[in-house]
Amino acid sequence: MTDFFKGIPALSYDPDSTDIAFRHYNPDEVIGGKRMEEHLRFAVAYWHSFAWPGGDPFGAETFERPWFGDTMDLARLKADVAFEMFDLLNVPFFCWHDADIRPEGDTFAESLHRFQEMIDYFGEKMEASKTRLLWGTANLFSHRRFMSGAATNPDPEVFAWSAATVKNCMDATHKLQGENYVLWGGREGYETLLNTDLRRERQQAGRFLQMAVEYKHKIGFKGAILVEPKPQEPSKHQYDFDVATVYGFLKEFGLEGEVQMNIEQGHAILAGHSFEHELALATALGIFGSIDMNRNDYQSGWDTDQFPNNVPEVALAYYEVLRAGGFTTGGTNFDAKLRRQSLDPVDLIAAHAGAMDVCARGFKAAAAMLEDGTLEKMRAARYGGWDSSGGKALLESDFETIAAQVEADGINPQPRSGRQEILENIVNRFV
Ligand code: XUL
Ligand code: CO
Repeated sequence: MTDFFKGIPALSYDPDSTDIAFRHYNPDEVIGGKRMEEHLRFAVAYWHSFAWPGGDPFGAETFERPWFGDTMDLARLKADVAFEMFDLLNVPFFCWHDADIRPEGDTFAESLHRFQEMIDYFGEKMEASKTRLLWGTANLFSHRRFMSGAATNPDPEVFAWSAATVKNCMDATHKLQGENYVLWGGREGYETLLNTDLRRERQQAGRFLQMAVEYKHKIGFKGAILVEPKPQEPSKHQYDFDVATVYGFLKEFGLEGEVQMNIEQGHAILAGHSFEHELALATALGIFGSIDMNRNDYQSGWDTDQFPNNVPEVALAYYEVLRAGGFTTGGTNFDAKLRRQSLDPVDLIAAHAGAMDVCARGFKAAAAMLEDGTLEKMRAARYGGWDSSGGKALLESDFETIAAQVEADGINPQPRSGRQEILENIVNRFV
């Protein structure tokens, strides 16, 4: 045991608590035939909670964690503290990038060796813990070698380095029985078109993703491959802009059916969408996978990665998740970091506990809305004409036949209310 969380007891469900506890998240509560823990599938993001030093563009580290530094001993200390937090929170999953968990070496081989040693250490820790791996991923954006992209880099050696890195991260995810493997292309885009061959870069990214899928099948990894869309930041423009863009990309490279989406709330907002839009679209396209549940500050227009705290927003997101049939391999990852003034260990615990509670409240509201059925009934009624024989026949018809029919039958459509305010009032009964 480390003493980092000294004095902080393990969290439990206590609806009357005025201290740090779960007032809404009761992992064992059964909703719709499934325990809440199995519905929500919460995950802690290793990078923000344990590797992020609290810097911003105007100032450096504020956190000064006892495990900050470049040695393997400190990497193990970091893992010890992380698993202590997983246990305190009773959280079923966590996620990592390679760079979060091992100190960078002088060579590829040295970094890899350290990474593999840490993966084995995680394996031992996981034997003594309930927490499993939701997904692994490679950090192909922090080191300066990736400044012009990873798969899309003009230098083929960076493509090679990135491919080798993803291969090893997929091996590690497989070894730890991770449920998904994520690719987020933060630097797969451009800063200026003046130096960018966009056609070539997209081809490189497509081939890279094909190789990841080929390798998944080669090693028998049963988890899902997830792409995480984001329109910009750190690049001015990123190729994985949003769900619709990625779907077109998957089609172009023959990867539909192989790759699903990890949708982040803050990224959806950056793309000019709502979170629920991205979720609904992914479901409609059959590529919904998992979520990163972290919001942005609406004033800053920046990816601030804050813990969720808006129940109505979260409720609408889980409503879409439930309409999609819930998570299969996916889950709710808190890709969220503390504010840099939140220095204390208790802040880290409170942030996750609060976020889990906000999600639980939103989820319960979403489940109740679906169970109530009014929203779905009203939606179905709105499209009722399309279920009639005339409506169905229309889509099998052609312009000439339809034109003749409009005249012959005297078709004269009468506008009907979309009922938006009434629908919003219904949502408000539940949140
Ligand atoms: C960055 C982001 C990443 C991915 C994993 O905005 O969301 O942390 O989730 O690389
Ligand atoms: Co994310």
